Amino acid sequence: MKLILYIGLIIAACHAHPRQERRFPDDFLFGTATAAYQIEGGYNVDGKTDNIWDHMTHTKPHVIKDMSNGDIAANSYYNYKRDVEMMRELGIDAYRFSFSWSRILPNPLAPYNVNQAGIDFYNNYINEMLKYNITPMATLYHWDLPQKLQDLGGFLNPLFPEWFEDYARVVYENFGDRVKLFITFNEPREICFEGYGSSTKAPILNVTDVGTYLCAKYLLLGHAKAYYAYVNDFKPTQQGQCGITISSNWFGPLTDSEEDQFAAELKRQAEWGLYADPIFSEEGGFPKELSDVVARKSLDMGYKESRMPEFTDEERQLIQGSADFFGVNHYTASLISATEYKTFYPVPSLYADIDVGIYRPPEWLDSASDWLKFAPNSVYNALTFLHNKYPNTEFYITENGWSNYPDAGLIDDDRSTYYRAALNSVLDALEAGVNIKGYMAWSLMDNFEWMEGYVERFGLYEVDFTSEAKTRTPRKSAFVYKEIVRSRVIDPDYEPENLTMWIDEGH
Ligand code: PNW
Repeated sequence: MKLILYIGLIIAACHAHPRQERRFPDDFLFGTATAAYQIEGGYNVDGKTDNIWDHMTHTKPHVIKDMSNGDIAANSYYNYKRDVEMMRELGIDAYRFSFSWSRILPNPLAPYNVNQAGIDFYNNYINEMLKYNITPMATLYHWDLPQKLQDLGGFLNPLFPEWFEDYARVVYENFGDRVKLFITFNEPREICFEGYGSSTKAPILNVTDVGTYLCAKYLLLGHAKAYYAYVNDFKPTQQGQCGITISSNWFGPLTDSEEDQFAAELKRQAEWGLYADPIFSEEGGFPKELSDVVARKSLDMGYKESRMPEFTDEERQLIQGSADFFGVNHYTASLISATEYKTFYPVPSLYADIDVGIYRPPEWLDSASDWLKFAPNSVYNALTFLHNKYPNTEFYITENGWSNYPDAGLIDDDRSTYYRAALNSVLDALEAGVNIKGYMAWSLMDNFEWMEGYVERFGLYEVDFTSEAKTRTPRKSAFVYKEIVRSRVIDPDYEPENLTMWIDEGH
C-alpha cells in the first residue's frame, strides 16, 4: 500500500514538474546557409565574368552527375526577395551566404575596377535582411575562383594571398558597415584536397603529390592577410568579427589500440588540422605528426625535400591567431583503422601519406550522399575535441544538414530526425562548456550540389528547378526547424498541423 502511494506521488511530481527542458540561449544565432554559385544563377549578367565552376561545367559538362551547372540554379540573383521572405517564414536570426568574387571584380587583377551592379545586388540582399533584423554572415570565398586567376595557377601562385587581400578589402569597404560577421574561406580541405590534390571539385587539377599542401600554404597566407586587413583597417570602425570555416567531421579510432588512435589523429590532421592548427594551435604551423610522415615519405621516395612546404617564422606568426572565430561545417563521422578497411590511393598523395582505413558501421543511416551517414553524437565528439585542442576558441556551426533525393517530396522526416539529433548534440556540447555562438542549417533551399548537380537535395525548402520561377516550397523539416528556432527547445514529438508557412509578427 505504502509502495503504491509512493509511486503515485512520484508520478504526480513528474506531472507537476515536467522534465527540465534544455534550451538554447536567447542570443544563440539560429540561421541557414547557402553559397553564391549554388543558388544565384545570373552567371553572365551585369558584368560578371566566369569563375572556375562556370568554366568547368561549360567545358567539361560530363564531370557533373546530371551534366547540369549553376547558370540559373535557384535564380536567387532575381529571387532574393523571396529568399528573405523564406528567412522570415522560418523566423531565423541569421543568414549565411557568400559573395561571388567575379561578380564584384570582373577583372580580379584590377581591384580598383569594382562592378557596381554586383555591389548593388549584394547591397539589396543585405538591406532586405536587415530590414527584418536578420543578421548577415558573409563568406568571401565559397569555391568560385575567378577563372582568370585559375589560368595563373590559382591557389598555387605565390601571388594568391595578395589577390585575395585586394578582394577582401573591396568587400569590407562596401559591406562592412552592415555585415559584422565575415568568413574568409569556406572549407580549405575541399578547396585544396578536392580541387588540387584530387579531382572531386573544380578545378579538378589532380596534382596528388603536392597540390593539397601547396594550396594549403597559400590559402592560409591569403586568409591571414585578409584577416589583418580587416583587423587593422576596418575593425576599429566597423567593429565586426572575421573568421574561417573548416569542415570538421568526426574521426574516431575504430578500436582503442594505440595504432588506431594514432591513425585517427593522423586522419584528423590530414582532414582539418592541416588548416586549423596553423591558425588556432599554440605552436602554429602545420601539424607535427602529419608533417613528419610527409617529410619521411617524400625523402624515402627520392624527393629533394618534403612535399609539404615550410612556413618562414614570419609567415607562421602571421597566420597564428588570425581568426576571431572557428566556423565548423559538420555533417558526419568515420571510424579510423591503422590496418583494416584500406582502399587504393594514388601514390604519392595525402591519403597515401597517412595510409589509414575508414569504416562506417552499416547501422548508420544513409542519406542521398555517399559520404553522409547519420553518426551518433558526432557534433558533440567533434566540438568537444576542437574545444579541448584549441581552448578559448569561439565556434559557430556554419553548416550542418542532410540530403535526400529529388523525388523525396515534402515529407522529409529523415531530415527532421537528423536536425533534432544534431541539435541535441549541440546542446550536449554547450553543456560541456564549448563556446558555440550559433548554428546555420545547410541549406535554406535546394541548390546546385557541385559534382552531384541537382541529384542530391539539402533544402529546408524544395526548389522546383523545372519551373520558370524556381518555385520554393517548405518541406516538413522547415516547420520543425522553425519551431526549434521559435521555442529554443527541441520537442521530439512536435508535428506541424499543416504545411502552410506564415510570417510571425515582429519578423
Ligand atoms: C559542404 N565531407 O561541403 C559545402 O560547403 C557546401 O557547399 C555543400 O553543398 C554541402 O557541404 C553539402 O555537400 C562538404 O566530406 C564537402 O564530409 C565534403 C564534406 C562535407 C561537406
